[in-house]
Amino acid sequence: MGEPFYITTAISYPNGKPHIGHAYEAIAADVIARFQKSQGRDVRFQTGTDEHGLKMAQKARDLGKTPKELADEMSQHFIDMCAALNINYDVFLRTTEERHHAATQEIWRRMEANGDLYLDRYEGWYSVRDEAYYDESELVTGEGGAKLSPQGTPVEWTVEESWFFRLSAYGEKLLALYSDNPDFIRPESRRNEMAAFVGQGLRDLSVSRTSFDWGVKVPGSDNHVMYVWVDALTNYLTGLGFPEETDAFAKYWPANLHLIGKDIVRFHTIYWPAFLMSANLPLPRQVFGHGFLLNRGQKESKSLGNVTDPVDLAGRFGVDPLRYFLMREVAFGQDGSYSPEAIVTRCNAELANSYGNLVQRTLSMIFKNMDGELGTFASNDADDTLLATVAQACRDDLPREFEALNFSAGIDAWMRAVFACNAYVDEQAPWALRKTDPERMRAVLLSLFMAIRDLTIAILPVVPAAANKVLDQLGVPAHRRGIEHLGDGDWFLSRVATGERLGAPSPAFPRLEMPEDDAA
Ligand code: ME8
Repeated sequence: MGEPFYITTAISYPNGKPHIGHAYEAIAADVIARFQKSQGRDVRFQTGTDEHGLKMAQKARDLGKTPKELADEMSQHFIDMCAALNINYDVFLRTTEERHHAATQEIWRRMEANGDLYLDRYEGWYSVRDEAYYDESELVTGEGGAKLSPQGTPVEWTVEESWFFRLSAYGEKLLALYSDNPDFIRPESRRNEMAAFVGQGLRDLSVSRTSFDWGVKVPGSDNHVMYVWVDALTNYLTGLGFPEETDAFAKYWPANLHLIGKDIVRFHTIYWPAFLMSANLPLPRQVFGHGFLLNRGQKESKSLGNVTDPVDLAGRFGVDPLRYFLMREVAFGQDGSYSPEAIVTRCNAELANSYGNLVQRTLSMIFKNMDGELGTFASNDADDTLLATVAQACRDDLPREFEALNFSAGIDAWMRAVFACNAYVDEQAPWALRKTDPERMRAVLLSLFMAIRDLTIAILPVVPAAANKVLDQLGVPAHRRGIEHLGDGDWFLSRVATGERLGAPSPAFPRLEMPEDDAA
């Protein structure tokens, strides 16, 4: 097994069904996990649900359910969404699990042993929607003079006995962390925001509540439950077996990447490293705050009636087209917009017309004109140039960009190689060579066959079902589908030696129809 790679998503609040933002994050994490596996790394991928806190308690009360009933019902929708979108996680963690309570109490004890916890009284603002405390100076004024959080959510004045964490003692250490590890927070704009926030001075953080009991109990202080973010962040350790000294913990902690949205960067890059430093645990290597996905440029909300169920969207356009669109359309880290017509336009142009058509045309010609028999590979100069272009895109450019989480740029390099192949087909016109120069036709089709093999392996993390279907048609065995197998000539020779023939291809990316009611 290769070098370990531990990636996590945020754990979602199961106070409703998953929305497109949840799908976006899960898909991006899955693409990263599959990509790293494809490079030979030993990947662990964790996701889950964040089931405690006031937001869950209030929603359950409104619905006349217990919070646990709500969590059980809704977390199943998140599990189902992952199955529907081909999200291949290793661990789905629910914070109501017994082992998670034990892990959270242990990190609490360690912070306490380090002298970082003390009992006092909290008086200040709290946003239930964000599950966040805000300083008076951070609030903004909404319509009618209402005080709102910087995220625009309602805040309430809260007064209660509370445990505090000595966050104020960690400002210098956090600033040193950011400057010594410039990639700890990405993208850079988020790092600058966080450094500015810490630079203003940090106040101690209220880390327990007494006015409700839906949470993890504070050890030795039974009338307190922990602030939901203490419990939520600890999920990244629980899934590895913490506090037991498991093999998984030794191998995968610290995490390589916490993938989260831009609204929760503060919790992950200020609170979380401070808690870990206090508990004497190693810090994650990177936190990436991706952008928000907007529906035709607007935030989805019940009042606008534009809330999209990601599972429906995948049902309508296909899982792979949806995954491709999201990774291709939006520069990762920035906000992006989607609409049915944008999905159809992008996927038809690139997946169906360019890549899908290349595969379909080439395999059909091999099937019809060569009886599906590959024979030996006779290269010539033109083919070498084509194959070198494809190899560079697939072996160098796409992996380099994906490693840096620049998915759109990586796919762009891949698309250019697809275009080069299509230009080559048009130039060489293998259908015309059939009568005039059958040897040359074979050489052209075999070059394309090899190019398609590499293009398909490279894009597999993004569109796994369709790419695997193509690789099945090409006869590439499952254990030779990693990026590490690109340009693998032995495979081709052994494939030819068996005399196995290529069957009639079936299209991997049919054209999508623009739904009438969505046409702009
Ligand atoms: O924040 N576009 O849970 P959550 C893209 N439980 N991403 C979005 C989005 C959008 N429109 N809306 C939300 C929580 N997200 C906490 C996390 S982690 C220890 C605890 C992202 O269900 C959001 O930024 O509100 C977050 O990363 C994830 O979806 C879950 O959001």
